Amino acid sequence: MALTVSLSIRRRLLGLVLNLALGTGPAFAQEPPIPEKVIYDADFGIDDAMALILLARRPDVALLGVTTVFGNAQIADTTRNALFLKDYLGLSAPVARGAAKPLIGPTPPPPAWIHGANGLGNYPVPVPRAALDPRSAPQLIIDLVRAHPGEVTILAVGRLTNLATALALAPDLPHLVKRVVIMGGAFGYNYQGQRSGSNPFSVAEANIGGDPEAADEVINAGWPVTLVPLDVTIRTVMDRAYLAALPGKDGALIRAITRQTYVNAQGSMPVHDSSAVFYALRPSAYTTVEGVVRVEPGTGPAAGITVMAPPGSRDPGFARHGTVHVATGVDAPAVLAFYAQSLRDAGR
Ligand SMILES: [Ca+2]
Repeated sequence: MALTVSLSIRRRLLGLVLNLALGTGPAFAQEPPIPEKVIYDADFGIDDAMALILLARRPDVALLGVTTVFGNAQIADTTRNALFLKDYLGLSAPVARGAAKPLIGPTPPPPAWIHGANGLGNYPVPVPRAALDPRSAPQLIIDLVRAHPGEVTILAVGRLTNLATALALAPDLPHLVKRVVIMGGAFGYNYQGQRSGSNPFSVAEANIGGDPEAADEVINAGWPVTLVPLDVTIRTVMDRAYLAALPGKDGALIRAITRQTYVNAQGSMPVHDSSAVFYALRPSAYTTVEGVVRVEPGTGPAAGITVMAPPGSRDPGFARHGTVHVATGVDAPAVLAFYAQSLRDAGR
């Protein structure tokens, strides 16, 4: 017995000495991060594409699936753009087509003045080689979440129609998802919708205003939700010089899709969808508040407004709902550095 223990200790000591010499021991090893399992649900316009490039280039992200929705362009265009990006990025994750219209009401025309007529700033998108997954977007979301219970982060950066449909098909979904990070909403911390002429909605943020009924369902489904609203995304701005300095072939593609509607027309671009990725991977760059959030339904001028309950509110419209987190402040230089560094580290 004593001999066995002694041998065991000697072996462990020898291992420790070797590890020290090689710098590979458990105390010194740079543990590779456990990749964050992500489903990316997007209405593939320009900033959706940039956020997918970021996700694909991060070694700490395991992209499980990509789902498309109408919004920045028609569903045929957003889906084509997603398949083009699957080709370009060499993604193994399946791409599934999602909703062509909101749960209720008409589909407003896409904001071609922001995302071009094809969603990617009129960049000549080649015909994709990648095949579409045969499942619907909601079914792909359900299948992936059930295959990885408790582990999946859903990043939703378009209308929330696919997620609302998935919830209707699979009421157990909220118990199986790790968290949902949504680019959406406007809460008046830094942003007053009515002062912005570029937003297609008079006061609402587009992802929420584009399907307010779906948004209210998804925000209040009882799963952990963080909203990354316009209040922080418009504070994170890529200007001409920043975009010009982005490295490699990713930088070249980003310049090609941002040239016409952002760089030439506006001189800069606010970072909407990548901010949801930043929050998921670097939450310490954000300050948040917690509260009950409801979405104004319908089609009137206030439709799609996101409202947080005042603390202690007994209004029955708020009382039966759980709280969510809302990002209200951002270390913008840190998130901009994170994006550029991620591309540089990937070396593409
Ligand atoms: Ca989007």
